[in-house]
Amino acid sequence: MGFHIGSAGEEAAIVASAAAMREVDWIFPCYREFGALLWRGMPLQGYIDNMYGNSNDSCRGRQMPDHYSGKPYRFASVSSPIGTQLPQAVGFSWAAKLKDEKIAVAVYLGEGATSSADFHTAMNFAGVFQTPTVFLIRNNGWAISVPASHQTAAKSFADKGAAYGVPAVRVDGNDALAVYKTVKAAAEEAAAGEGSKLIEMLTYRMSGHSTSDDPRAYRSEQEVEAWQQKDPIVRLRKYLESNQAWSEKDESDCVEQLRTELKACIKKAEESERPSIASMFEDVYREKPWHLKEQQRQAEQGPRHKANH
Ligand SMILES: Cc1ncc(C[n+]2csc(CCOP(=O)(O)OP(=O)(O)O)c2C)c(N)n1
Repeated sequence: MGFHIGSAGEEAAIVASAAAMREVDWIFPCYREFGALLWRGMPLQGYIDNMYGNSNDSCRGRQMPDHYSGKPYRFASVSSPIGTQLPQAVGFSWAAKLKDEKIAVAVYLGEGATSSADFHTAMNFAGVFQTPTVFLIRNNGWAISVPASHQTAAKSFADKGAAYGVPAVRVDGNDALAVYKTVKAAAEEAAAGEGSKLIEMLTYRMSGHSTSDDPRAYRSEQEVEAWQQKDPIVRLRKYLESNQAWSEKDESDCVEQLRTELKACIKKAEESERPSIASMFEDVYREKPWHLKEQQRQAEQGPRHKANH
């Protein structure tokens, strides 16, 4: 497994927000939202297959690891180029409005993506055309090594909604129940025809940006430790325990069960076939053009074929 984009510290912002969307609603992720995809019903095996890029992967091994897609779960593909998912989600939600589908479309972004041109394009269109879009900003403090304070001179990222006529609110992104309540209300209003909403979820990226990053190079231990005290999973667990809805045994059973399931998924993914060379040339054209047929023929006789990958 070559690469992973983690969500430690942001679980409440990601999973509780996804849980607040109805099944008919669509989700457009950024790249840190595999928890939302699992919530939506993608089996763990499907996610791990994507990490391995094997022949069972929904992207058929054509993507980097952690670049999943889940059309059956109304979940668009991961968008790595910063901000590109935003106009796509707005266009999608505008189409839904024109078709009178009465759904909402949630789109995730990091606070760094608010500096992209696509953010302004999307917000302006969403505001003017009153699209049923719910913008979910995960303000996790950092855009790789750039602190949130370098992204805006505004007091908050929620402040940006006013300029586009999009109602906006800032919520404690480490409080799963607050996230759920806020997103649910916004999605219901959007689906009912009241237009777009912007929600800034204040949280923290506990891990590096990805497995290719070492955050010790640009941020202090003290900062990380302070946020560790606000771990959203621990907070939710304590709340449930104090209401006799969860126990230490539930926790250890759950962890054990997940560990076993994960190990089995990894084993199966490792044993699964690699994507065929032919799959590189499929799914774009109904009729394969001559030059692709020629390239396929060459690839199937070339060194990759002999090396079985
Ligand atoms: C157009 C574009 N420019 C630069 C990058 C490199 N890049 C990848 S992630 C990232 C930071 C994004 O930060 P943020 O939007 O806050 O999201 P986070 O990673 O914190 O969830 C950058 C600059 C990219 N993927 N796309």
